[in-house]
Amino acid sequence: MPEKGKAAGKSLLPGKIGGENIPFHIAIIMDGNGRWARKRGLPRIAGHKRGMDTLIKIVTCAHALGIGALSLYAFSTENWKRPALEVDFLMRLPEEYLRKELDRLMEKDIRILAAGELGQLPSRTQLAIEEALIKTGKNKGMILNFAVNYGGRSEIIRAIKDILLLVRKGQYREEDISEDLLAKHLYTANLPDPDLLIRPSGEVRVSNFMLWQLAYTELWFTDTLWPDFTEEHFLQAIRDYQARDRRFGNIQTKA
Ligand code: V0D
Repeated sequence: MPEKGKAAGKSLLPGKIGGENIPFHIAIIMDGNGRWARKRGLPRIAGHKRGMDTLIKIVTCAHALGIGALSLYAFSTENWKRPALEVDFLMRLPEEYLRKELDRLMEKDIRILAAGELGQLPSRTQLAIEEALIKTGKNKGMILNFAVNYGGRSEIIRAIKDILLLVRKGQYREEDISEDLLAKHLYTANLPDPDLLIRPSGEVRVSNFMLWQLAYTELWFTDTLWPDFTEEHFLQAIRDYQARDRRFGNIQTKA
């Protein structure tokens, strides 16, 4: 992982965005694909295809800016309720994404991580994700963390059960249980918490995404649907972030 705090120096877009205080970790809820399609009388699948194009653009942009990590909400534990044909289509997208992008990810030294209950995915999807993790596993640049079959509450429950088992085995004592220890048992162990969450499509909520990790994250919303989301929106979110004063619960210290 690139070192936290080093991102600014790597910015390849000077002038477009100040090098100071670039967020290290940005989380995005890639929402609004279905609505984008419906507005055009297209099948929802067409919206997901366009959502994939946006994803590819934003990954390129984030890399060029020297962002350290991108976490992308691709499929929630609630998304199983969608029509079976749509779910089947979505389950092929990890494979599709790799077919299109693996060479570029290797070139750019980008490492893929996955967060979520991967064991419940179709085996083809699991295999594609496994392949992504292994093939990019030695890359040292930007982290691309895909949340697939992910739910924030269930992530916390898993961590608690993990810890409970280790306490029973005598590996931890009850006194060892702390925020840091719990964080180490989340899917995002080793990743710093997101600095900025971007949610397109006009919904103003976090929808069970990275609940623990978002405690002090700056939130940025836009009505733009994910397929219409551009580099300019991404840059605007970062500029707005840079103008905010993050206090982490502390008091204001300067005028
Ligand atoms: C659909 C728009 C990449 C939002 C982007 C299984 C929704 C395209 C992946 C991906 C999806 C996941 C894991 C991985 C590599 C790529 C992906 C899903 C949906 C759900 F290791 N895009 N993408 N996964 N969409």
